[in-house]
Amino acid sequence: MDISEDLLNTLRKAGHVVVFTGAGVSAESGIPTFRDALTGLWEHFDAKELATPDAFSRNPALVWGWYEWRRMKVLRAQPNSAHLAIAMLETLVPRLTLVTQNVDDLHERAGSRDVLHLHGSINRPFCFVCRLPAIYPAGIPVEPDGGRRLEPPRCKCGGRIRPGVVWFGEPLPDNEWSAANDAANQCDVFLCIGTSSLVQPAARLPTVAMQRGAITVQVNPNPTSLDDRVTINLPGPAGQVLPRLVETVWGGAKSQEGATSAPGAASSPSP
Ligand code: BJW
Ligand code: ZN
Repeated sequence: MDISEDLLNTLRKAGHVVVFTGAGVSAESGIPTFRDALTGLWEHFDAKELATPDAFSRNPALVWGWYEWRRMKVLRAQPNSAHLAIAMLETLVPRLTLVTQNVDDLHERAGSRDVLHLHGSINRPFCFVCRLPAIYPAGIPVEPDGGRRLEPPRCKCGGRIRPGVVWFGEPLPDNEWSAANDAANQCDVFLCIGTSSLVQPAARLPTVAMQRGAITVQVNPNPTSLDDRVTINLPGPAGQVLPRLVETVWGGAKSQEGATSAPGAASSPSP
């Protein structure tokens, strides 16, 4: 791993680490990112056209069907070695704040605590009209590969139930956004993992950390606008790069290897 001895030592001394994740961290668990082309029923759509309140108002069955198909994918998926490395890192540094843009619960299932979900959760549906929380029936939805239109259930007020996520044009949850901003302002190290850094306002967080003098590290197999701005750019899939980073800097590899042998977890690379 190409990190100077000086930087390694500074990373090791970090009191507060922020880990900021995007869809790329769940890619190796089989969850498509927002840059992947949609397939089946949704192949002529762009995720940006479906993830809006307008789309849900105009075509609730198309949008609800998409979310039920994605909820099935999430419930069937297992955390991968990147999720597990992040959970391990939490035990190795004095303070860690995990901020995710993801609506899945793979960080929690990997053992991370107090995850700040900036874009909500696919598991917390609520009423589109009165915002009353709703509950999904137990079990994993069974949806055809190519997807299907599905009428959303109704609230007792008569309104349609919608997924508990933050769509384009909607504000981020106040508490999570404010905690994420505070953490970006206060941290010593900011890790940016598997995000295109295109969607605002979340994409501002790495810049906030940079402006406050934090060391910034990016892990992504593809180029982003942060490549030339971060302190350390580590190109590659998070499931391979992150366990190696945690091992090299914080010495968490031994237990990490144990953790990645959990059923369904992607395998850890050799150091
Ligand atoms: C790997 C990998 C591997 C692959 N390992 N990496 C300023 C300028 C322009 C526009 C705006 C602006 N401010 C606001 C806007 C509008 C808008 C916006 O940002 N639009 C952009 C298109 C430009 N923002 C909003 O509307 C936000 N709300 C808002 O601003 O409200 C203001 C307001 C205030 C008061 C009242 C009312 C309004 C809300 C944004 C909500 C985003 N929601 C979504 C959908 C969630 C629901 C769902 O899941 O369906 O969140 S959009 C989608 O993008 C999702 C993600 O969380 C988010 C971020 O994407 P992410 O995670 O970066 O994923 P990808 O797919 O983009 O990238 C994946 C990356 O992984 C790639 O880089 C790969 O290379 C990499 N990768 N394999 C590591 N193995
Ligand atoms: Zn209602």
